[in-house]
Amino acid sequence: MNETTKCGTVAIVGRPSSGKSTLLNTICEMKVAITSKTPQTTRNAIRGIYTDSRGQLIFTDTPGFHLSDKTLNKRLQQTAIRALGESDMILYLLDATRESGPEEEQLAILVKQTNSPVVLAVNKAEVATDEQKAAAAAFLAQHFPGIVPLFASAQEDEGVDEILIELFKFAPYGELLYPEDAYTDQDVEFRIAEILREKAMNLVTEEIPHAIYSEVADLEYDEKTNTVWIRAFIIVERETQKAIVVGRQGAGIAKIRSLAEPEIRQIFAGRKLRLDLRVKVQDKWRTNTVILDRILR
Ligand SMILES: Nc1nc2c(ncn2[C@@H]2O[C@H](COP(=O)(O)OP(=O)(O)OP(=O)(O)O)[C@@H](O)[C@H]2O)c(=O)[nH]1
Ligand SMILES: [Mg+2]
Repeated sequence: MNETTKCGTVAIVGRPSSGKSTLLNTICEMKVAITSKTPQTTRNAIRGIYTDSRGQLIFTDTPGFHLSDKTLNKRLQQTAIRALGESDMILYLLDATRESGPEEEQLAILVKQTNSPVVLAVNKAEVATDEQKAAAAAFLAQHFPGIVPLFASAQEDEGVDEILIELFKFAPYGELLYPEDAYTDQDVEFRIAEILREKAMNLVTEEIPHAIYSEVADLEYDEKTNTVWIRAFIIVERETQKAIVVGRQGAGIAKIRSLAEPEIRQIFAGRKLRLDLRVKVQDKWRTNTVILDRILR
């Protein structure tokens, strides 16, 4: 048994929009998970890997914990709960700027029930008032007496090193599970679809972000021309939503493309990119179990 290197798995949980994915990206110094203002942006258990001289932490970013009876939301909740049970430790992230209500209560109870080591972090500290920070600390003291919460800003990279120090304290000794330079285990099709979904979600407002998903239909390498060919779809639920995403004279789709292409190129360093991107309508996909089984894998 290696008694110098540590290796542990960490579930990052919190309510929607608490900043879990932003924190994962800050820790990994890489865009591992997409982020947006819209709650319930993350829909899958997304793995992000951090390695330094202390060892390796394998994070699972989870969908925001949200109480709702809708089919999609219930599936997202199950994904978060599964990750809680499967990890060595839990990083519970609270949004300092949001009042804790019944949803936060339920999540705190679920976290306690796992009996796993817990690190508590209060995020968005750089914009929260002293009253808000005190309220978050009081909520946590009530549920997790004896655990001192850390205050952080995932966005500004403040207090993040302290979170890592605490997590490494709990991590068991063991060999690295991934190579030192690994930062995620997501396949390329999924990463491309996620980048496109992020750009599309950030383009629209109100209910439309929730009605979007995206899929890569085809991905081919042409070795002769050193080109990657990608055929991908952004899918919405109604024709009216499609018209908004496509935009006047295609302005929306052009914006999505111009923001997504540089990020997709980074995945295929050095190769040329040809992206065939279309928007299509799939009525009621959010309650279609065949589609949900495919995209919420
Ligand atoms: N001011 C501030 N905003 C932040 C911070 N961290 C995240 N945000 C913002 O909060 C919003 C939600 O961030 P995400 O990282 O997508 O949140 P999440 O917890 O992954 O959300 P879900 O996947 O929907 O559960 C985005 O607009 C972020 O830019 C922070 O430290 N400070
Ligand atoms: Mg997220």
